[in-house]
Amino acid sequence: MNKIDYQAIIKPFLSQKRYYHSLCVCEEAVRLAKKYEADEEKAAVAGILHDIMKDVPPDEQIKMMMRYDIILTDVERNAQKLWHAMLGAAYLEKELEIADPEILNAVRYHTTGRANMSPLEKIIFIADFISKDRDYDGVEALRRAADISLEQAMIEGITYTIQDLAKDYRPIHPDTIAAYNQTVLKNKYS
Ligand code: DGI
Ligand code: FE
Ligand code: FE
Repeated sequence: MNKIDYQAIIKPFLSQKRYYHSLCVCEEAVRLAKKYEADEEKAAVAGILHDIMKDVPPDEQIKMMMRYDIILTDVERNAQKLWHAMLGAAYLEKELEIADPEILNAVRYHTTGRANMSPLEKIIFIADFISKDRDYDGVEALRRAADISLEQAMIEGITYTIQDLAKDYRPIHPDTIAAYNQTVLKNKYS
């Protein structure tokens, strides 16, 4: 992979806080990739780029999604926070000419998760939860889970997301539920 200055590419898109978050997720993703023997370079690229579309105004995000022929389901239309992940992956593919499906899917599924996640997808999902800029209640438990295994961190992370959404009666994406079901079934918690 060519050494491209992705920091310079994301900077104009993001607030200072979100830019810093992206650097922190990149750092954490590389740490997890080392620990769990995944591709460190892909983790770095997906980590730095994962939120590239996050600060684009919603009406502009909609226009861009139409341009990239992204068709939204009912849940997706009503969950604006999901757009930046779908749009981000399309932007990487169409504008930054990133063709690696592992990187594209790690960005695409970093918010919802999904069934059958690759190690890189799990790493970006988890790095987003536990990067050093995060300080929500429960982040330390998530960091400990990530020390145990990617699976343990996934189940705790996805459960946190689902509880958080359901307590406010927000729609839950089918991919989020699929990720949850698969992890609990595999680990026989039920
Ligand atoms: O972009 P970040 O803030 O770094 O993190 P993220 O991409 O994981 O986004 C987190 C937000 O996405 C949080 O407010 C919860 C929301 N979210 C995650 N899964 C779902 C969801 N929102 C809905 N409505 N449905 C989901 O399944
Ligand atoms: Fe995000
Ligand atoms: Fe993020």
